[in-house]
Amino acid sequence: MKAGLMAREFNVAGRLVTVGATGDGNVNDTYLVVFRTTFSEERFILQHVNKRVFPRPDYIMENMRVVTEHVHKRLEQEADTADRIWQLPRIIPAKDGRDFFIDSDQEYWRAISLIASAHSYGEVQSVEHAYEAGFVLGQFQRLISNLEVDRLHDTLVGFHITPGYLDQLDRSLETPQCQAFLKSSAEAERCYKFIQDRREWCHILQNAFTNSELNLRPIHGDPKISNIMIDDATGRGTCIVDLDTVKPGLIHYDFGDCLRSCCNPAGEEVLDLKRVYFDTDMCEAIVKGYMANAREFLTEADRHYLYDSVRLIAFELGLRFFADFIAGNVYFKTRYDGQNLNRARVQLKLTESIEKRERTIRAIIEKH
Ligand code: GN1
Ligand code: MG
Repeated sequence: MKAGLMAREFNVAGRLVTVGATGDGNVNDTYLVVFRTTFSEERFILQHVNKRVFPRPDYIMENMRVVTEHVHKRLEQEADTADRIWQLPRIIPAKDGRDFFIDSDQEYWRAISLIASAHSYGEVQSVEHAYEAGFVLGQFQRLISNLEVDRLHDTLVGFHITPGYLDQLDRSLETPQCQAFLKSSAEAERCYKFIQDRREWCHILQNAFTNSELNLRPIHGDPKISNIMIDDATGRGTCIVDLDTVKPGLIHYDFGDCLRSCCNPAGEEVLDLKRVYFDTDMCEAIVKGYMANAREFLTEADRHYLYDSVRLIAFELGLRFFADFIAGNVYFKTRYDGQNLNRARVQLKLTESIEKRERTIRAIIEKH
């Protein structure tokens, strides 16, 4: 298998034992690789970067290099007073010294170290787990809050700019084929109506940015529950992984994404829509954990838009899945027909649940 050949291109001691697909990523392909020498074993993560989504994989790796070096240094400085052992993967260079390997098809591969003795989960498990997720995100944002934002490339232009996804959908719907997808089911039409009703509102963060109320800072970009690693030994958060989307952005994208992911105990792939709702107990736990670290760098204006970011990022992901369903599944990987439509329905149902709980969510944010 190709991944086996690629694994050998990186600077790891010993011989290859196994390569197996791992993770639930919607974009890149991820493998767990095991190498052994006569006296030790090294496990690492090998990834094939999806160039259709990330046109400049070299930029991703440059960002990853800058961010991991910055964070590793800060973690070292704080290690003696830290409340736990924090981790962040390191890049494993290719044998030629570069941070990635380009195969004969011009495809990009990269290797990163595995986080020791830790797991992540596809769905939130408990309020303690939710607290840890918030704490880990706040800690990561705090650690990168003093990294100059112009040291990072924009690796995914338009990422989390909600009106842009609406434009994409509008453009697709100009073609008869995409119109046919829309008309193919009553569910699709219902999603479309839900989106149409929120067209004006969905500019909210973009407007705040244009008015200079909010500023670009380094962000993680994808702090969903499955990217938060929990230490097997202590049950506490130890790391946030998946640094592909670390880039300049609004910290609100992270806050909103973490809440929309962690407060839906049914997860993103659930088929029974009745199980989808926004759990405000989880929300309280996440906000508490997040604020323990974020309090020191949030401005009044940042706080003002936190509720909107939760509603917006849930809505936006629903819109992104829906637009991809309409476009014929060109962005997110799918395993069955209609998967992107189902994913869209989950996120839009979650958005509705967030809207119904607006007062409670705002009160939680105020309190912390
Ligand atoms: C994608 O590939 P993965 O699973 O890390 C997506 C995120 C979504 C997420 C939803 C680059 O992340 O924005 O929130 O799916 N990443 C990209 O599960 O689009
Ligand atoms: Mg990701």
